[in-house]
Order: sequence, then structure tokens, then C-alpha cells
Amino acid sequence: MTVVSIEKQGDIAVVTVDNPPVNALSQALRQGLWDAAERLDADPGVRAVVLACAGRTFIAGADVTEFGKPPVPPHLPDLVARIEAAAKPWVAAIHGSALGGGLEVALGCRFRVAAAEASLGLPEVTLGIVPGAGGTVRTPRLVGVEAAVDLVTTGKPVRAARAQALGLVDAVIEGDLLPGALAFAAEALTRPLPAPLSSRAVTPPEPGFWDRAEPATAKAAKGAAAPLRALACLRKAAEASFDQAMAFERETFLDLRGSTQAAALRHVFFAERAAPRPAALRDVAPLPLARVAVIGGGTMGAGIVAALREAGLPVALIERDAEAVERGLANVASIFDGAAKRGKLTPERAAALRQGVTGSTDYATLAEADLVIEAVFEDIAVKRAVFDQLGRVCRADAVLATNTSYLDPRLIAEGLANPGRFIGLHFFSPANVMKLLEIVPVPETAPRTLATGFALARLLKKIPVQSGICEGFIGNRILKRYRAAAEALVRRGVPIDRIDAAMRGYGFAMGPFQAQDLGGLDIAHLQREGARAAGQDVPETLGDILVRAGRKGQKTGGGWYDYAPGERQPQVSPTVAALLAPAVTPGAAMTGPEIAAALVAEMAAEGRAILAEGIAESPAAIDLVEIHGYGFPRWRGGPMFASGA
Ligand code: 3H9
Repeated sequence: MTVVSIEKQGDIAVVTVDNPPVNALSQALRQGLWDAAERLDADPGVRAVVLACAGRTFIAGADVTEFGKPPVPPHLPDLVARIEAAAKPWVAAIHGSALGGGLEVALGCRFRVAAAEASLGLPEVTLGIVPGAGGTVRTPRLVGVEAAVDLVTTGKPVRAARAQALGLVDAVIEGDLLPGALAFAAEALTRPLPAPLSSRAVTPPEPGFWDRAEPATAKAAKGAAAPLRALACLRKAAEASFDQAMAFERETFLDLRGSTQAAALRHVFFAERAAPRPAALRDVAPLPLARVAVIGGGTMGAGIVAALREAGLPVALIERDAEAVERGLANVASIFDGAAKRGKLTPERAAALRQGVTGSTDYATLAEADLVIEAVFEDIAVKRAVFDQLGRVCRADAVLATNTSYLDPRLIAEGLANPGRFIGLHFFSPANVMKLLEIVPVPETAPRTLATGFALARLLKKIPVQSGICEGFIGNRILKRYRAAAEALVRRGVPIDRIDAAMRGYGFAMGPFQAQDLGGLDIAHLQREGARAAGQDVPETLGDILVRAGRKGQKTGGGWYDYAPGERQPQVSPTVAALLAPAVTPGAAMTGPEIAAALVAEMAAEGRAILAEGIAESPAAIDLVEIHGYGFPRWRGGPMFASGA
């Protein structure tokens, strides 16, 4: 297949890259671009070159699938240098995304122009590596050290307008990109050419810059290695020669490419890309979603309404009486107003989002809804009553979803007419923020209903993971095992705060006990009490002892820890020590890494049981649940990856 073609428009050559899906820099593409540079240098009829891409995007980076293999020439740094040294100036014409190696190729060009919707970035640190083809060396020469540090250490792309303000692109082209780029090239030829980036100097940053940047980068990285290594490359670029900095960057790139963190982040990268489009549903068309409704305006319902609104859908919110409707609408409004106060939304956008929600008590208004998501109280009778009404008023093909965390969706659906339209959609709180969506079909769920669940996830920009039916589905089932294992360590005498510190050291934002104090210990306690009342044998947990003593978490001033009034800082609690003393056998001495290894091994063991029962489809699905729903450090790859599953 020809991945690079050349066409002449007068004395300007257009080099077009066509390597679907995202024009990744495979060996064939690198060779094709190299050959094009050779050929065009030798062509006296060509005075400038426009580098453009076919398909949905500019070059989106190195081919990540090649990372596990030995590099084959031409190597990307050499290709970028070859383009930079071309006898005629190259102009990169960027649409879609110019990412990683794609941006590095563009930095080898003498000019860069971009379509208004384009984005540019160096996301390598999100893959556990650093740019490996001059990104850390050329970027500061173009946009200055401060902006380069921001781009490279966060990995966050910028849109065309911002890229132009930074100096990363020379022009933003309104209208058709290619004619705009050709006109730009023709005009550029009338002026003296700027120096190639490799021969420009780096302007030194303000004194003290590196002393501030290092701790700030380390803090934001939360244990990931690549951002600090990228910062070291940028510092080298500012303090050494171009060639020395290139050598240092390459060495760092090759070192990290083979690292466990990079392998973990690649695993997550591919899992995330595969998740929204399961192969089994490839040929199943989802129901188009135009009219959606949410039943219940509590915390969860309001969060789901907010997520749907942010995705651009008008939403009907149904509650049982006028007062509850008002409360529900107020809950939704406070989400948007809070975001506006924090500067995340303009007040106008917040108002527009609020206005797209219609409150009502009348189920009859749902007759034409395409999708209804029930998010009422976790009580089987209440939920069934909702579906009884929905079954009567909604279209036979409308998708009816329950948002439940623990109840068996089969019981909720019992008696529903046309059960093929029923599905469980487990959102995580806050539902407009958390990325995970567990999709739980019942045996009757029709393929189209399932496909609609996945389409909804794509619309909401969430990571969908299909789960079979078991208590807690994938995520809460593993959480239960994790908490039980952490309690077992406490019983063996490992201090509560040491366990939390160990998990923070592993990369979680919070340890298991701190997290329970934040969320409240009472919900899980009530569930256990319910099971006990139903005759199940549920052994007493340490959490039960605390809740019985009135310690339900931060909201009661104490749970596993004490909290000073109005403070969120956990304090080791002598009261807890006294309450739990009869259940604790002192003696176990474990280091932080030993504690973390033991608890992650428990998570993975539960994950293996979940796989064996067919509840999750793959280890990667379990890893996505833990990373996107439970704060498992991304750079560890998830419990299954970390345990070698
Ligand atoms: C790098 O460049 C290192 C250099 O500095 C140094 C080298 C020496 N490679 O996301 P989508 C596949 S590091 C291989 O659904 P979208 C993806 O798996 C790289 N494959 O599309 C999927 O495959 P499939 C830095 C890749 O339109 C298909 O393309 N670059 C790559 O929603 C469609 O992907 C990045 O990190 C790749 N680099 O979004 C960019 N990228 O269809 C990562 C994608 O078989 N990519 N695929 O499932 C992205 O951010 C998004 O894919 C992009 C398109 C925004 C481009």
C-alpha cells in the first residue's frame, strides 16, 4: 500500500500521508517520507513542500504497536532531521491531531499551519515515555521553556488558537486547509526563511524556574516516572547543545520505552480504545438517542442528568411529587452553578445547561422517550414500581435502564413487558465526572439495547465495561474484597494509618479507610444488616463495630479516624483503637510495599474469580473498572496487569 504520495501544484509539492486509521508513523510511513524528501530535494521544479494527511487526522504519533519490537530504520529522529535539512522548506498542514511523533515531524518542517479545529500536543508521558524525536529539544526553541514544560510534562494537547498564541503554529487557516497551506507556502517563499529549530538557541527561563518546576511536576505525576524524566530532558535542552540534548532525550526515551510503567500505560491505552466498541456489537445499530429522561433527582439522578446535558441532550427529570421535582432541579442546578463558580463553565453555559432540563411528575410525558434511566432509591419495591409505570407508558422499543449498585437487575425487570429493552447502567458518583460506566445486561436484554448502552457511553465520553450479574458487579465486588483484606490486616495488628499510607505510596489518592470515612461507613453497614436480617451469615466487620459506636465517617466527625470540626485531615483515633482492641491481635510487622502488594494481590484474586465466572470479559476490562471507578493508579496498569494476569 502506498502510504505517501506526491502531487505537484505548480512549484509547490504536496506530500500526502495516507496510513489509516490515524496516520501513525509506521516503518513504511517513515521510509515513504524519507524517500519523498530525497526525491523533492532533487527536483528542480519544486520550491516548497506542503505536508498534509488524508483521513480524520494529521499524524497522530509513533505507531504504538511497534513499541514492543526492536526499532527499524529510518528512525524517527533521523527522519525529522532529514525533513528539517531539506533543501526546500516544508510546511506542515495540520488537521485533526498532531500528536507525539506527529508534532515532532511538524517541528522538523520550517512552518506549521493548522485548521481551526486541530489540536497539537506531546502526550508521550501519558504512555510512560518521553518524546523520542526531538520534542523536548525543538519545542523550547520554538515556544520557550515555560510553555514547553507545560506541554511536555502534562501531555495535554492544545487547540489551534492556543498553539498559535504560543508560537507552536505560524497560522490558523480558516476554510479549506490545503489551499490555505499552499497560499501560505507561496507567500513564505517571498520572504527570507526562518532558521531551522535545531540552529536556534533556547532562551533561559527565569532564575529559580527549575527549582519550582521539579517539585510541581513530581506532585502532579503522583508516582508516574515519565513526567520528571521529561522535565530532565527539557532542562538538558536549555543547558546543553542541541546534539547533546538530542542524545540525552533518545537515551531517556529508549530507557523508558522498555519500562514496566510504559508497558502498563500502553495496556491501558489499548484497553480504553477497545472498550467503547466491543467486537460482538460491531454489526448492531444502537437506538438513536434524542429524547432521554431520568427518574429520580437525588445525587445520582442529578449527576446523570448533568452528564446527559453536557453531552448536548435535553433531559426530562421525573420525580414523585412537585416538591421532589423542585429539589431535583435544584440539585442539577447546583452542579452547573458549582462548576461555573469554579471557573469550569461560563455562567451563560451553566444557564443553558440548566434550561435544558424539564421537571415533571407525569410519566405520561415519557411516551416518546428513547431512553429512560431510573436512578431512585436502592430499594427493590420502589424500583419495580418505577418500571411498572415505565412499562406501561414508554414505547415498546425505548431503552429502559436501571442505575443500581447492588440490586439484582433481573429482579428489578421482573414482570416488565418487552424485557429486551431493559438494561443495567451503573454510574459512579459524581456521575457527570466519573469516567466508568458498568453496563449490565439481563438475560433478556436485546443486542440493540446493549449496543445503545455502549453508544450512550460514547456520547457521554465514558469508559464502558460490560459486567455480568453478581453482587456489586465487577467494581464493588472487588472493593468489598479489598476492604475486607485491609480489615484483616488491621486485625493482625497493622495500624490503620500505615495501611492508608501504603496505598497512597502505591499511587492511590487515598487509602481504603480514608476513602470510607469520606463516603460514609453506614451504607455498607446497612447492607450487611439487611443481609443478616434476611438470614444470611455475614460475619461482624470492624466497620460494623465503628458504625454501632456512632462513627459513620467524616460526616459524624469520625470513622476510622478522628476529624477536628470543619477539618478533613484524618487524625489517628485513640477511641477507634480502644473500640477495636478486642478484635485485634497485635504483632504483624509489614512494610508499605508489602501491604500494598498484599492488598493488590487480593484485588487480582477477586478479579480472577470474576473472570472464571464469566462476569468480566477480560483482565483488561477489570483493570479499566479499577482505574476509572476506584482510583487505581493508571501507571500501574490495574490490578490484573500489575499481578501479571
Ligand atoms: C510517540 O509519538 C513517540 C514519539 O515521540 C517518539 C518516537 C521515536 N499507534 O482513539 P481512536 C489506533 S508516542 C497505533 O479510537 P479517535 C487505536 O488503537 C504516540 N495505533 O480514534 C484505534 O485502533 P482500532 C503519541 C493507534 O478518532 C484507532 O487508531 N501519540 C495510535 O477517537 C482509532 O483510535 C498518541 O499518544 C498510535 N499512536 O482519536 C496519540 N493512535 O480502530 C494517541 C491510535 O483498531 N491517539 N491508534 O481500535 C489518540 O489520542 C487518538 O487515537 C486520536 C484519534 C486523537 C489520534
